[in-house]
Amino acid sequence: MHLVPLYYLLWIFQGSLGQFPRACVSSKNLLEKECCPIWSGDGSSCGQLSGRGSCQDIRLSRAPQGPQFPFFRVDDREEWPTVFYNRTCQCSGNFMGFNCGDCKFGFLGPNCQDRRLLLRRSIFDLSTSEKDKFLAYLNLAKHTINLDYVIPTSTYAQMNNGSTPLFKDINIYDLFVWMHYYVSRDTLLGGSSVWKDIDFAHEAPGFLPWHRYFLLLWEKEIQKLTGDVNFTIPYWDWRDAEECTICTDEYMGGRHPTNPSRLSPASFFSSWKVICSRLEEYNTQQSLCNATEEGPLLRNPGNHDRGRTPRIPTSADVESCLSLTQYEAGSMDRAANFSFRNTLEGFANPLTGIANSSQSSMHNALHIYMNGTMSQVQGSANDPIFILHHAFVDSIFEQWLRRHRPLQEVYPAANAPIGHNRESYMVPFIPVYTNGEFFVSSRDLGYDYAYLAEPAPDFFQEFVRPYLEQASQIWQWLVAAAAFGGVITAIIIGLSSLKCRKKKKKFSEEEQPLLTEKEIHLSGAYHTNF
Ligand code: KOJ
Ligand code: ZN
Repeated sequence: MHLVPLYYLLWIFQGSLGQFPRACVSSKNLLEKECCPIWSGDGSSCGQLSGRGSCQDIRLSRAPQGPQFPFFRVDDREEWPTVFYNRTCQCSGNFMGFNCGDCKFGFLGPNCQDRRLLLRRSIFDLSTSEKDKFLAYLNLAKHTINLDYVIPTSTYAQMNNGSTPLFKDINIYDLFVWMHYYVSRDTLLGGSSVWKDIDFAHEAPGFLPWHRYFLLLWEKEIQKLTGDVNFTIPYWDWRDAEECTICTDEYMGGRHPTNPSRLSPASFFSSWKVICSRLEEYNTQQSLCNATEEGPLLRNPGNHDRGRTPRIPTSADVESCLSLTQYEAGSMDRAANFSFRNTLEGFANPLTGIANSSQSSMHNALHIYMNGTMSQVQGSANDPIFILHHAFVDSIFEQWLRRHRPLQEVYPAANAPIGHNRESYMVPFIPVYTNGEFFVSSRDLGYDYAYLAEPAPDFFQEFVRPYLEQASQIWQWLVAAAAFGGVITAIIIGLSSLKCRKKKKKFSEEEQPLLTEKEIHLSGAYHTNF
């Protein structure tokens, strides 16, 4: 627990990321629609005095969105974040955060000038103490109130358009559960009506960038909480697994001895309580999840609907997925969408391309396989397996980006489902970032995956080896070139010596007397001087 004061200290000097900043939820902020908090480092809004950033109007992209959301101005997430704020901090250089008090991903130091690359590793490659530290960090996050962020417990309209703010504290772990719920929740239409065909982070192109940013934030929050600035989230490489190999007491919790849907009491995750799992209740009451504890984590790996998901995805499934050249298909109709995103997410079979609504593969297959809290979209982040699973999904996204090197234009700029256009701001993050900003290689965001990383650059590896490798591929040519060069050199030398000899001969026959005369003259002068 000695970590907590350190966290307070870090909090004083840094900003943070997520939503909603505690500093922006007064009725003044909500009525003025401004969220430009002071950076304590210099006492100015957005750290403006130190050149960190400034308070700017939000500019929304006006690109048309897909037709599947037939409403306007009924959901607080539309045209995010303008229902709540029209002005937020815009940070310059390598600064980021709601008050520009933080460094962008991949930068460190008081002025955010030091570049760094962190490595995410397989959970099975962590030493016992590293793995135990990771589990302890998760537990600490679950039991530490977030000082930077709070959650709204009602809609903007229920807050009387901002004049009666309704927000609540939440712990660091659950803030992420709540954000995942909020981005994927149904639209409340009044009475007991809801619109379910909406999700700002799934089933459309934003799925991969959104979850990428989400994990980066999660990682950063744990770094701040613990002061362990080099912490990275591990991944679970589930390719070809025949069972949930991380579902043991040593790792993410084994099965309860008598209740197959519960976790073993030997794992501290068995005492964790979930939030945001009672969707029907929220819909009936037209309310938001308010982070009240709702019961234990449920997980029953392998006892799932095998008709829907016959097995955990294989290496061949991943390879097939990676070979798809199209990131997103023009049609958002799942059945006609055999694109990389739709296949990796799990709506099209990676081997056949067939999209059948009764089948779930790839990313979705793992959620279904866990048969419990993980299997329902809005509450799935309650299970910490979510982090390990999504880190691996993100690594597949990264492999695809490295193999196909797409331009930004490959990500749809218009007509994607609501919130999924390239320039749409991702819900529910404040400060704001677009989907397109995370459609870039992880190395540009300061991290890599151990199994994808290139070997450490030493002098031999970096400079000598490539030449030797090239030389080994063309050695026959090099030998032939050397032999040819030798012959040419010999001919040139032969010809020039022949020419020289001829010249010498001519010289001795014709010019010798004249030179001799001169020589005689010179030698005479020489001798005279002495
Ligand atoms: C939970 C999720 C998800 C998909 C599923 C199952 O979070 O994205 O469950 O389809
Ligand atoms: Zn998700």
